[in-house]
Amino acid sequence: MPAFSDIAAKLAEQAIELPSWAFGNSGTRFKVFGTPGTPRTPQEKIADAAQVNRYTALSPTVAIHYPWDKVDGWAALGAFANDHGVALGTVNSNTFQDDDYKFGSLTHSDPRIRQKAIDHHFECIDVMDATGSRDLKIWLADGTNYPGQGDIRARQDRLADSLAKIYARIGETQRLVLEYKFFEPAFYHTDIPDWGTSYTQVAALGERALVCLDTGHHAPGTNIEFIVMQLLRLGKLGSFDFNSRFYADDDLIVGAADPFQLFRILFEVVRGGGYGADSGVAFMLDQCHNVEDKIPGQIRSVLNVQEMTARALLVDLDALRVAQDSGDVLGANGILMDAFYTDVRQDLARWRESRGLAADPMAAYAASGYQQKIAADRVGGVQAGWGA
Ligand code: PSV
Ligand code: MN
Repeated sequence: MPAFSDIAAKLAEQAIELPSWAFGNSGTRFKVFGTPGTPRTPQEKIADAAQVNRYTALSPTVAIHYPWDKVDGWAALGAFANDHGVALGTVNSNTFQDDDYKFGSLTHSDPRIRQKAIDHHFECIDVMDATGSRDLKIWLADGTNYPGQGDIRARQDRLADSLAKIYARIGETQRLVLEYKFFEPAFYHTDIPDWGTSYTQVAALGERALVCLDTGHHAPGTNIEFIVMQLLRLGKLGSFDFNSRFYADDDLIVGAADPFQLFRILFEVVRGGGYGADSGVAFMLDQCHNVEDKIPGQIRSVLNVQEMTARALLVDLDALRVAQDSGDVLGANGILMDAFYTDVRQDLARWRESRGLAADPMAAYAASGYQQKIAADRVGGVQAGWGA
């Protein structure tokens, strides 16, 4: 197995984008609990995200959600982010909180509503032009609740047509990433339920249209690493929304529910050429912190991704290939498991210190007093988001 020193340089290439909405209030359909210190403005969300990067050096960009993070001056928001040591990243569209979209957005049978949803994406592209963002991420809540409610084929055709209009508007250096999710809020059918549908739609658009894989958006038991392998093989894996789940789209801290699954996914990313500064695969988090403090929740997630990336990088690929090709079932499995069971926490602590970071980012953040300060300063924060 490679030594930790062999992979240290590769670890420095890791960048994990944070979602602005993870810092706002969120909850379930039963209750949204307020959290002391909740941001009151997009600027305060960005300031909180910058704390994560300050203690980990892992999260240099922040994804914004439009119109949740709408401001008067995008250049000023970008400059604000830069002053805090981060940059604005992916722009996420939102066609799921407007009454017009009750029966769909880009798939709607009414051309007026379809055009309204397309125009919303044009606005998002204007934001990207102003912020210098590369990726437009589209997740649609479109679907139906009852068999017969909608013409599922016509909806797919309308989706293709709407996406083509949006794709035609994105710039040369921009990308469209299309996220899938197997259910919720629709319960009978969803218009982009799986990677195959997302792939089919983006393949028809062109090179700069790619798939976004949210780890929480699959049926229980799905082999997600197989999907990762296939999309990398097809050159169509654009980005990840990392989170974890026990039951449905729980949006919990990454690696909390199944660290071994996270390792398996990251192993396929590494082996498939999806890791590293030039890979074209964007790592992002997509989480909602319902009961825990949000900043340490995000710190824990990026550290979990880093820890499992390190273990994935430690797999002895040459030995694995020999074992696989010679039919050594238990040997091959043992090589993979050796890397998974390697405790890299002390090595990572020393690696951080060598870069001027605290050995334990969770403890350093807790000792900084930032949490107490925002709790005292920001009374009544309810920034736009799931909980607003
Ligand atoms: C949908 O569940 C989703 O995962 C999409 O990524 C959205 O952009 C995100 O949640 C927040 O709305
Ligand atoms: Mn997502």
